[in-house]
Amino acid sequence: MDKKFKRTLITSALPYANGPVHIGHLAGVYVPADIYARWLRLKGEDVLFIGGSDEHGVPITLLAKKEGVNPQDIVDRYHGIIKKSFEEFGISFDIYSRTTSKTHHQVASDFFKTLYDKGEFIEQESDQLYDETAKQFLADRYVTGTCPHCGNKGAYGDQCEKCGKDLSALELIDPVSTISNSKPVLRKTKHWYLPLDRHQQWLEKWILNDHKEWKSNVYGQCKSWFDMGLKPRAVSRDLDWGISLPLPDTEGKVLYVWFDAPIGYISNTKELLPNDWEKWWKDPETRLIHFIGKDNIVFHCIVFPAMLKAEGSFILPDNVPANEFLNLEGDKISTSRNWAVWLNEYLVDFPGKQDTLRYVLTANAPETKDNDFTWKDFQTRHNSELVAIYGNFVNRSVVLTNKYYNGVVPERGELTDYDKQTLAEFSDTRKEMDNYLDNFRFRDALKEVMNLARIGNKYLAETEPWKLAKTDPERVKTIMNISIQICANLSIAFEPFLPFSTEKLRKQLNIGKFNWSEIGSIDLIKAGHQIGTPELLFEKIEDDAIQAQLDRLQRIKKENEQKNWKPNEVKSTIAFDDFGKLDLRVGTVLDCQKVPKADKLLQFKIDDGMGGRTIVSGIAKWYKPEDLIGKQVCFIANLAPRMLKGIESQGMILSTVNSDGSLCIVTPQKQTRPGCTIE
Ligand code: B3M
Ligand code: ZN
Repeated sequence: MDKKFKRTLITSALPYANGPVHIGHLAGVYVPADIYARWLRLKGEDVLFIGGSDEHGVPITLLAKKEGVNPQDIVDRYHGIIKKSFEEFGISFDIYSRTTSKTHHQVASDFFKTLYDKGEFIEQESDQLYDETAKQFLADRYVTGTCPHCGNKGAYGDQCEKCGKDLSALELIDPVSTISNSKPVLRKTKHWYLPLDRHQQWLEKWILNDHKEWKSNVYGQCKSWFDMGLKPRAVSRDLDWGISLPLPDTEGKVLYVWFDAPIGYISNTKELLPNDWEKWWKDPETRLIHFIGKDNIVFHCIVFPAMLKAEGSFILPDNVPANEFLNLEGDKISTSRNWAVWLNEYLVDFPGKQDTLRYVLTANAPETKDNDFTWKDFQTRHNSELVAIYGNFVNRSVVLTNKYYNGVVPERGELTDYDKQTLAEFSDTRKEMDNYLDNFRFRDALKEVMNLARIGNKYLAETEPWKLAKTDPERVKTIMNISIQICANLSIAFEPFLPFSTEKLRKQLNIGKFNWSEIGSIDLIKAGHQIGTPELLFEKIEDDAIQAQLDRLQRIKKENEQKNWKPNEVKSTIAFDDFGKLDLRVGTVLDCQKVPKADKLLQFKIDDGMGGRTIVSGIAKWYKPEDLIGKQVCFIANLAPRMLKGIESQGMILSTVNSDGSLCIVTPQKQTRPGCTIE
């Protein structure tokens, strides 16, 4: 850590309590924040890691309306689920609280009042959309309409999810109330705005000049906000769920959720340390780091710092290491489409495999660009890295030490050149890891630790102590001593990333926690130390477990397709004469067979009342040929013949295309003489 800092305050975005958390949340925010916190603690630094649920805002009230319950019921339910998931995945918060807490309401309300008293807001009356049926103003997601930028018909009053642009409800074309589906009217209302334009100058210097070290995705996004020019932002809303404005005559108005939520970091610190919280927020020797996803950059780099500066007594963040997004099997993760791996469900399917998910999400973290999570990659990384390298090395070391020495770590003799070369290979590991972690490069840091495991694995594979046990017992002692020291090193280096398996490893080695600075030492465990009994750190993940996950996603995809199905648009109008050109007729199937080497095609012999004809049709996926013999079909009789797989098809059999894409033959409702026309 930079000399000028004495302590580090780590915050991670407060998830909305309107649904469980998924792998995208974990990969983007919570796992990196947790690695960072654990790493600093291992280094013996003074750290606080703050989390909590964001329990205000329109998405929560909308969900409550939909379910016919109170917003409080919604947030109680999801706060519980989210908090439990974080505990289960070892996210080591010092506190995980919520923005409906009493402390938070007080702190946020006081914060607003301070800014108000200092004249840091502008007050403005303006036209807002109002729903006359529901008798309420329509903030943010209470309105949908057409995006003025990209034409997306389902854009929300705060953002268009298609083009990602921020919107205000007033910009929407053809707005509709999501409460009553009615067309809103304009009505005057008063709001308080944070004049970000007044802050632009110092913000721009602070970020663009003084924080060139910020991640390029974060720096770039800030720069584009500055280039567009900052504008005043409303910090109040007409809504009945949230923190009431602490001003007279403001009934029905609350703080905007993005005003109160970041203050939640402060309130939660205060809740944890009622007498000592101020040094964490006001002492310039505290280093403040916000872990967030890329959609929260403007709020953490521009809006919240402006609020803190306006208040006057707070420090500003030293860094905001925002991540990009994680996709799932090539598609954007989406709560509404259920396109996600939910943490609570993951643990039902993969009990005890928290570290596997932590590992995969870190190894594949969307640090510099959006990344894809696939179940195949998950399985491969688990089986060929965690099991085959790390787990295998540890297991061999512990098993052999038990077998040869009853678990008592042997004395090390003289080192060979190969031993020295092996030790040299990992002497820089800690320095490299520190360098990566200092720069929020978690993937690279994890690669370093895995490399250490690889070095150990290779060392055992190449020295082959099991072959020397009889012939050179002294040499075996040295090899096993070194292997056990490497295992002890791994128990430190993996700790921030894989806390559950390092705990298991420490138990097998019968050791406690070491300090981070001890990585690299080969004297962590003294000769004569009794280790524990072997137990596999990781067990192989079989194909059927992965297939079950892929099947689940396939099912969800199908369900979504069905839900979103709409009839095709009607083709442009044709004249009656055009229709008259088509010769449609009824025929009876005399024979039907699969076309060899064409899995989609069936070959029909049709009695068309005119001597018969052959038609080839692409419906093999939905019919058995023998089931169609004797059935009546409708066909186009005057379609120019076409060659299909060497067969001349003399017409086309009519089918309907169902919403799931399946085909179904059209047949007359009564037995009809072959050759009759359809008109
Ligand atoms: N709840 C948005 C989100 O979950 C918001 C973050 C608040 S951080 C202060 O993406
Ligand atoms: Zn758009």
